[in-house]
Amino acid sequence: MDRRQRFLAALARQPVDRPPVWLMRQAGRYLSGYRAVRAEHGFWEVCRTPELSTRVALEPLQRFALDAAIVFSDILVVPEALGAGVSFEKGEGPLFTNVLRSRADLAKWNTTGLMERLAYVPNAVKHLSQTLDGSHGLLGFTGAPFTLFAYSVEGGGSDDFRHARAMLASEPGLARDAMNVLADAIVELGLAELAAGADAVQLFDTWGGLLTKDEYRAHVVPPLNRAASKLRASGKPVILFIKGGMHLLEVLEEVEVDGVSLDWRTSFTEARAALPHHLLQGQLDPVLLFAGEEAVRQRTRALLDELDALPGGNRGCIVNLGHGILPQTPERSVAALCEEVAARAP
Ligand code: 1CP
Repeated sequence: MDRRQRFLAALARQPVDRPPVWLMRQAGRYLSGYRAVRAEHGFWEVCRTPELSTRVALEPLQRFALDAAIVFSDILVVPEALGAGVSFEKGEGPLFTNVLRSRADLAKWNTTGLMERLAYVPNAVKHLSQTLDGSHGLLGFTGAPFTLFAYSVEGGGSDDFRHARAMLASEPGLARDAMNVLADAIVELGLAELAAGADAVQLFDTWGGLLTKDEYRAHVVPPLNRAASKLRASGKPVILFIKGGMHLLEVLEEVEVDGVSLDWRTSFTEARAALPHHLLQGQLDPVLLFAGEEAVRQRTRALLDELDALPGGNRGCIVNLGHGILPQTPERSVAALCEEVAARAP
């Protein structure tokens, strides 16, 4: 099987010669090639220049036996296009100029001509897709409504996203309206990425795991389904990633996605029991990549054995990390992980 066939077969939950592998944030700061590009170009400039975004998206594919590419972009492109004013300061997380704390702030979000301001994302997908020419699978992505809401209210990164979570309790109507605006933007962006050549779209609900089951059901599932159902109508699969989402597995039955990307604390065996028919992806600990090559090889082999032993076997399983690759990750560990997965092909 070639790489793209394998990736498409896994997405369709059909038999594969071995599970495909790609890694969240595979094109990021741990790669010297990425850092070299960033030394000369700003983050938004890389995102908005198809040649540059394709160059950094291809870097990991040239080094490692990965089966899929992910477009180089960011989840925060949506709040940026709505007018949040997002900048990435050196070595720090994102910083928003305009935060969402009131109805008046929400009223300032500019949805007119949104896709014109976001056209650089599908343009990047198209350029990457044409360059790949079918050699690898291709993922598009966007943030999920709650995680984009969380950044928009907080105005940047946070451990607890306290302002955003407080708003769910203090002003649920405002939170709902904001997440609905985000959901509609996500639909437009995701459909444009799929039309530009992405094989699937991943929704990053990185901070969804901060919520209780009841909060996720009440506040997050409605806007998430508003977005996911329309994306799925394209006929291509939608995958949802939640960090720390073990306690939400049973709620995910109610979410209209094809696949779930597990963090390192949720095993495939537990997830398969809760979600017998979903595409599952994950869940090696990004920190494992600091444990030395032999540990990486052993743990990867153990994961592949676990997939083979699932009811239904490794159909509908994609090997990935349980969260994004960390900046100082040794490239040799990434190579070892991919080699072990590739070694499973007959
Ligand atoms: O392979 C890739 O790296 C593909 C592109 C990609 C993806 C999939 C980037 C580039 N960002 C993302 C997703 C993303 N961005 C998520 C979801 C995945 C996850 O949980 O890691 C999140 C939460 C963000 C937000 C974001 N963007 C952060 C974290 C902020 C925080 O502290 O909460 C940061 C640091 C960024 C900037 C960014 N985006 C991408 C890169 C390579 C970087 C680093 C910027 C730089 O070069 O300085």
